[in-house]
Amino acid sequence: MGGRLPRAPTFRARVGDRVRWRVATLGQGLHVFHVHGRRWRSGDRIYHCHITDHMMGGMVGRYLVEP
Ligand SMILES: [Cu+2]
Repeated sequence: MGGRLPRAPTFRARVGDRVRWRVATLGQGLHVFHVHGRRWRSGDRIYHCHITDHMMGGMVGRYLVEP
């Protein structure tokens, strides 16, 4: 993350929770949302914008899945 702290919120869930995210862009900018992880086991993962400048600017957040 280039040494910068994530500026997006941290989301939390528990294994087995039903989770729905609604992701939207505000304004005219293009963003490419990406969340890491394919199986929702417990763990700490990130989500971010796939546009490098945005990601390096802090458009990164944590997604914590707890047991
Ligand atoms: Cu972006």
